[in-house]
Amino acid sequence: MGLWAWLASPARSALVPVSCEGILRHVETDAGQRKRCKRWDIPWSVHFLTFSCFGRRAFLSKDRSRRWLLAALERARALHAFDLWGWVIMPEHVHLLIWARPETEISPVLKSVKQPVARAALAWVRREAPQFLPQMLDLQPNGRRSYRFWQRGGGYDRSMRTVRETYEKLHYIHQNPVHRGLADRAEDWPWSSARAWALGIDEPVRIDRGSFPDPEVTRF
Ligand code: NI
Repeated sequence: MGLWAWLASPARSALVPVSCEGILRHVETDAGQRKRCKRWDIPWSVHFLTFSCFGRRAFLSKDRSRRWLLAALERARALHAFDLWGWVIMPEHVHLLIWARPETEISPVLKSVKQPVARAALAWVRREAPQFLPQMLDLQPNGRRSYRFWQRGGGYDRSMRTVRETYEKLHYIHQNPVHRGLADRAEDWPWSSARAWALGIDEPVRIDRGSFPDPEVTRF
């Protein structure tokens, strides 16, 4: 759809304009041969993570809760060894594209991203908008009651096997708000890494573009 992504080349550390479609073609025709992307033979792993608000409610429709999430994400990357390549905050769910070190387990990463948001949200709602509490109430069949910001369980974790798949997921992440009619162009949505990739602006969150696979290689 004519989307232009500006991707930084780690080697040149300069911004070069390349279309997503162009990258994917290039990756496919690496070394002049039309061949499939090779599997990475490195021990690090790339994860496409998705997690949703409790009951798929739009708890992330306010800038306040989005800022809690971004602050938690920044703290999580200080605590755990992973690179952040892509992210989007939608009103009721979040996608992250991360590259985790071998020793990095995903569930503690997710916990340190999600738990502070839930705590901050519950404290805020109790103090400022207690009438909203029933929206967060999780009544389980066994009678347990708890207030939740996030859907129970860890969400969805998909491992990326190829560079091509990784580019596709980054593109998909950035297009989420466009598909939902929240923005005309991916970079118009302030709550994703689209602007960081398109404009080189690491606000509100820095992305680790230096480790992102170069479009000219299919493997490291
Ligand atoms: Ni989505």
